Amino acid sequence: MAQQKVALITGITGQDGSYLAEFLLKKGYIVHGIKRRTSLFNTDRIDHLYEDPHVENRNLILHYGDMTDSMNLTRIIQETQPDEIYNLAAMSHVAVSFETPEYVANADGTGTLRILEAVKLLGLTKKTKIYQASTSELYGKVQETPQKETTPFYPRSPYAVAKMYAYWITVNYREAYGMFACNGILFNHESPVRGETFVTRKITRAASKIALGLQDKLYLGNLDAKRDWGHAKDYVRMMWMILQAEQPEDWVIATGQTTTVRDFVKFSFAYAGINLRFEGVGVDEVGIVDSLDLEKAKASNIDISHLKLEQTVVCVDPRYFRPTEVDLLLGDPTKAEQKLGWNREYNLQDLVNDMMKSDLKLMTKDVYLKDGGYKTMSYFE
Ligand code: NDP
Ligand code: GDR
Repeated sequence: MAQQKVALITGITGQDGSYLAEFLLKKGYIVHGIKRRTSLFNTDRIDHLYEDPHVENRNLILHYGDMTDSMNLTRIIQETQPDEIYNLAAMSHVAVSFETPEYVANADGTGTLRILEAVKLLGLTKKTKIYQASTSELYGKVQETPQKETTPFYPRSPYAVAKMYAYWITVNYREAYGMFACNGILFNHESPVRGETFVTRKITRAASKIALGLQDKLYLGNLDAKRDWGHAKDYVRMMWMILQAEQPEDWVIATGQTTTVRDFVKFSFAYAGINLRFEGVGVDEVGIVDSLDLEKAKASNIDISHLKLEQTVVCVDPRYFRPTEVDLLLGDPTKAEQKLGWNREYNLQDLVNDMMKSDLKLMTKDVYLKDGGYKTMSYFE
């Protein structure tokens, strides 16, 4: 019987880490994951994959670690001897990176160097393949569209600058030491387990709460920003394909379509059947989306008895504006499609549907708790 392949995932507790772990386990891999020590549990996204640490021959094994700790990373790589490392760990929120720029440089930039250097020091350059989670944020200020592997970079945030270092140090170790190290330049990808403060999830959660009478308004920043949004499930499959390619290369992964934040709001609110009005700084449109689709909500087994039918307001609040913004992202995935045979299962409407369906279900639980007389309780009451 062929030996099981071993993968190490940094950032396994994040959106992509959780989907990738599930994907690799299904492929028969032994998956090691690095999680941070936190004061509250942070493994919600992978709890369904959990295996009792007291039984032998587990396929999912978690290790405490941190991208800022070289010795810890080196020890874990030495102990696990991975065939493939997926370096997904990062402080991944662009707006927050303006608040914590030095930490982001350390975790997202130098953290990548720590992984590469550990593989080199341990003599694993011929054995271990490395996937680096690069980003469309590298393109930043628009130089050309659609953006492809050859488009020049112009990063616009401490996050993007740190990721630019990570990109080039990956290329450099590949060229200097012959390592199979690749960048996946991934455009935005979302899912029902997307972090709650990224714009898509903030919108689908709010639309669901508003539909169920748990929230009145949604405050957002720049409604005109355009993003090329795909589904995380399609994108983690591509991470694996990149490491199975014949040669180590860098790849753009995108849908080839771009949408404004404003339209993402409209699609999500339409799914929940809510009338919508935009208000606030710089808003010239007082448009109303009147696409009440109660049938869809019903089809998702959603209790719509709380649905509010009057207009709901989405307010622009400048506190969510960024010091420097990335106005337009639109990727060209032709290379990945032609050379690796990658294609997508989800389009934007599928993505919105998947996220809305999941958040409506999640929020319905809060309605039952509220109706049952439960309220958020202070531990100190
Ligand atoms: P998430 O923010 O959901 O997950 C990030 C993961 O990194 C979490 O597991 C987090 O742990 C972990 N992490 C953060 N800081 C550290 C640290 N110092 N040491 C160890 N672990 C750490 O991101 P995504 O899953 O969305 O993205 C995965 C990667 O892909 C990231 O590198 C991101 O920058 C990049 N990327 C994402 C895109 C997207 O649209 N999603 C697009 C392009 C690139 P914890 O759970 O404890 O917070
Ligand atoms: P992004 O994702 O910065 O593209 O980075 P995010 O969802 O945070 O923002 C997308 C766009 O929406 C605008 N926006 C808001 N954003 C947030 N978070 N909250 C708001 O209230 C809001 N209102 C408007 C933003 O200004 C921006 O233009 C994501 C991350 O996953 C990165 O890690 C990854 O590298 C890139 O995608 C590709």
